[in-house]
Amino acid sequence: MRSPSPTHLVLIPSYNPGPKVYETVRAARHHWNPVWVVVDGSTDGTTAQLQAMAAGDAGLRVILLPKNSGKGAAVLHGLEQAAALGFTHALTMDSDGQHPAELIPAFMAASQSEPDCMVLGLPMFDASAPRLRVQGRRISNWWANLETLWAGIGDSLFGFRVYPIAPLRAVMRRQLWMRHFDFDPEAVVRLCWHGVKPVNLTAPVRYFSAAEGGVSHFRYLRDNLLLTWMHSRLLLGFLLRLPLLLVRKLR
Ligand SMILES: Nc1nc2c(ncn2[C@@H]2O[C@H](COP(=O)(O)OP(=O)(O)OP(=O)(O)O)[C@@H](O)[C@H]2O)c(=O)[nH]1
Ligand SMILES: [Mg+2]
Repeated sequence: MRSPSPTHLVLIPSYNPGPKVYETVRAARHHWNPVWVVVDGSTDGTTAQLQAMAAGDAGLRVILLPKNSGKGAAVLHGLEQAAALGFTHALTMDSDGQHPAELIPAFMAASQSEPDCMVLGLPMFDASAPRLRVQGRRISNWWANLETLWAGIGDSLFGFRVYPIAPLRAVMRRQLWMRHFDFDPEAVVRLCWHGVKPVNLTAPVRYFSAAEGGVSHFRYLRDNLLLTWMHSRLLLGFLLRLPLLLVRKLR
């Protein structure tokens, strides 16, 4: 059995993921210790079984939030508790089975060798991925790269990443955004501004059909509006920081 890492944990925000969450958590536990799941007001009946899994496994912790408050808010909740216990880095991954749990050790090793950096998954899509999701992210990636003066962000949206906890908490505490699906892209841009360098590692992504248990909470209109508003305020932040970013770039 893998001994628990005192510095690096896996953090899985979970909202109504359906039964895929059980195999996701089992796979994460197979590859890492400890694993925390933040259940964000789920109403799909997955909470009880996750709690039962945690009751028989010291490496698994399930944190229950009574009311749904969004992916970013759930991650922040986990980060606060992790920091209080002395953890320094968190690998975030989705609860819906799309992310490659077998790459957790490699991502953690990359983070351990460069602890000041963030390790970003660079998604490799196969034929299961909806074209709109694959093409659509190019827009967000282009904006994120402009907003950081091409500091090296491979993918702005992919949630399979290792973050250094202290700068991420500092960035999130300073403003009220980043609590929903604006979490992943805003986190990379603001962390780049903060001086945290990205390291990109490829990671295969698997989309499951509804019949296979695939679930998505991404709503095209609602969440694209959220991302448009996010890039508008990041653009303003970029313009304010342009002199600093240019100096950094020239160095
Ligand atoms: N805690 C929490 N997690 C959420 C919430 N909404 C989504 N998630 C989790 O965030 C992860 C990503 O959510 P998805 O709905 O799959 O979004 P996505 O992967 O960007 O979208 P697709 O590419 O369509 O799958 C999953 O682990 C969800 O359970 C939320 O309101 N609270
Ligand atoms: Mg998903």
